Amino acid sequence: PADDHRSIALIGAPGDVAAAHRGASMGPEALRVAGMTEALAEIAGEVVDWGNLTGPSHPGHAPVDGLRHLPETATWCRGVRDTVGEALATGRIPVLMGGDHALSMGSLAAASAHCRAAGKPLRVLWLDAHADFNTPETSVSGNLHGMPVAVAAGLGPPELTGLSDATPMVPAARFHQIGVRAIDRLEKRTVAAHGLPVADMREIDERSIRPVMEEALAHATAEGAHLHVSFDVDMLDSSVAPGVGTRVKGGPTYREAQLCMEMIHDTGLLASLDVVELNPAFDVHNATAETAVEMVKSLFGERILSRRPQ
Ligand code: 6HN
Ligand code: MN
Ligand code: MN
Ligand code: MN
Repeated sequence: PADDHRSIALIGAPGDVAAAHRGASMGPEALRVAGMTEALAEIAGEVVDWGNLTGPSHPGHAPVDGLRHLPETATWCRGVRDTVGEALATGRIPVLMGGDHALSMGSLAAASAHCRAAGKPLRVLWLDAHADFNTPETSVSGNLHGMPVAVAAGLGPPELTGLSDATPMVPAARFHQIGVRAIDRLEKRTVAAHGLPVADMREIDERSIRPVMEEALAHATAEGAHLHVSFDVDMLDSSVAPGVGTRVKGGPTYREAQLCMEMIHDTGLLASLDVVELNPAFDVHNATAETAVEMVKSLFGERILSRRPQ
């Protein structure tokens, strides 16, 4: 497919102001040390590392009106939106290296604007242990990295929903979540009320990864959509990926996650990617960063045998 020849823009976003624990700010460099640039160059062709964005450091404040570090988060997300937007406008596949998951509000705002301008449908695959569908009313922590999907769906403070000209920037029904196993009590009600499509771990256990992924990808394939993948590294079982701020047991194994990535690649629709929530302060010898790079290699077409799918 033609996408094999589209060049990739690597964008570092060392922001951790929206997370519970500091340290996701070290994510971009840990991914580079784990060989992200070289791996993508080998598999996908042209890769340009655009370096790191800059933004506010973690102020360590308490939540205000149920939200911690709202102005700082908004500043980071505007930077991400503009740079991811530039990559898309110049025909590249942006690979955002976070940083915490709030930064995805920036990449979703950019993907949404890009798709509206191009008249292309947008589909989002959200790979995560969490639904990230909290609002200031439902959140226990006040941490904005638990809210990006809700904000994209139009729920949340105007400082963030307003990152995009369109509200919602991405309707809840255009998401598909995989690997979810930790949703806060009140957050569950919002998920149900808005019909957020979630394939939780029980569904993966009962049906196995392949049919669940086929279903998650079916709409995007039918529409020839722009597929945005938001890969929260904590989607992986915590035994495979200890280097994250919010570890959750009972996640996909290494091979289950890798099969997800291989199936996404096979659609030929991957058009923008976030790799977020890696926290090197919790990692063991950069192993989680290395695993994340291996998952990204599969997303871009690395396979065990160099054989095309039938
Ligand atoms: N992430 N649901 C919890 C909260 O604080 O809202 C955890 C969120 C984790 C967010 O991992 O991107
Ligand atoms: Mn391809
Ligand atoms: Mn997340
Ligand atoms: Mn998560």
